[in-house]
Formats: sequence, C-alpha cells, structure tokens
Amino acid sequence: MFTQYSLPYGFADLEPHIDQLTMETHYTKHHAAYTNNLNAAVEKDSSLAGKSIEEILSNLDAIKDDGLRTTIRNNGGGFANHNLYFSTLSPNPASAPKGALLNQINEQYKSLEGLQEELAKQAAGRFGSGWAFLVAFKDGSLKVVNTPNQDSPLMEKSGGTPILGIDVWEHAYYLKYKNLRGDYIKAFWKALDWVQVELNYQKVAY
Ligand code: MN3
Repeated sequence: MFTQYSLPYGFADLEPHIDQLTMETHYTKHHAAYTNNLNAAVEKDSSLAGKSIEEILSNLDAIKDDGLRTTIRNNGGGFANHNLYFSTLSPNPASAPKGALLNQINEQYKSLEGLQEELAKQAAGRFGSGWAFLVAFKDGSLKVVNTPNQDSPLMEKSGGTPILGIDVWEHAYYLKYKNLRGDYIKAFWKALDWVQVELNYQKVAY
C-alpha cells in the first residue's frame, strides 16, 4: 500500500510563490488520484507485492500486461514524482545547497545559477505536460533531464535518481500563472528547499 508523502506545511504556506488553491488541488486531487490508481493497479499483479516504487518503476518491463504496465507507468510515476516535488518545497527554504552537492554543481554547471538556467530551460522547453529533473548518480555526478507525462528518470536503465523535480503540468501553475510557465518556474525557486535536495543527493552519491 503506497501512501502520499505527508505535507509538513499547510496548503497556504507557500504563498505567494505557489498559491493555496493550486497546492490543495494538486495534493488532494491529482496526487491522491495517482496514489489511489497505483494501489488499485498493483493489486492486479501479485509479482509486484511488497516492492518499493523505485523497484517497480526501474523494472516496468517485468509487468506482462500492456494495459497494466501503462497504468503503473503513469500512476506510479505520478505517485513518485509528486512525493519528490512536495517534499522539496518548504515555507522556509534554504536558498542554496552546500557541501558536496554545491561543489558538484559548481564543477558541472559553473554556479548554482548555471544549474538553475539549465533546469529552467528544460522545464520551459518541455512541450506539453511533463517534468524537468535534476538526477544524481552513484559516482556523484549530476544531469538535467526532462520527461513527458509522468515518466520518471528511474524508468531509464542508466537514468539516475531524481533529487529535484519541477512539475510543468498546467495543473501545477495554471490557476495562478495561467500560460506563463516561466513565471511559475521563477517562483518555484523561491519555495525550493535545497537542504532537502542535499539530503536526496547524499542518499544517491556515496
Ligand atoms: Mn502534478
């Protein structure tokens, strides 16, 4: 049984960057639906019992039924991606990373701003619904990727582990920002807690 990440902040607490109605709808409707649909789907294939979502998403080919595989790809991806998204947002965010993550960012992207530019570029350039992710690898290296729909980098054999995700589905920003995805991405940085991203990085790179 998969359960949604439990928010340690209120729906209004990310105002004005991410508005209350968007947060409430996103969490109680969209994320809840992905979670419920995932749980219903997993029950239909006994080989999935007891597996973590990371194990399931990184081995979708093991699901024999085409329809079920698609359902789990979409809803399992949605479940995991939103757990990541909501867990990295905070009303009191650290505005920059430190330590090993900052060193790696500086090495690969010259500066935090350089990384943010690349993430914003891929988030803005994702046609239609999808995500931009910062992924990490065991050797400590980083990569910026974008995916369609609810696809996770975990679904690729060497896709790395996502440590930060920017949801660019319209449901993540349209109520406040309308068609201005770029303004939402700028606001996202103001609610992103780099301490949590660092913790995610430390779990992957060691
Ligand atoms: Mn979403």
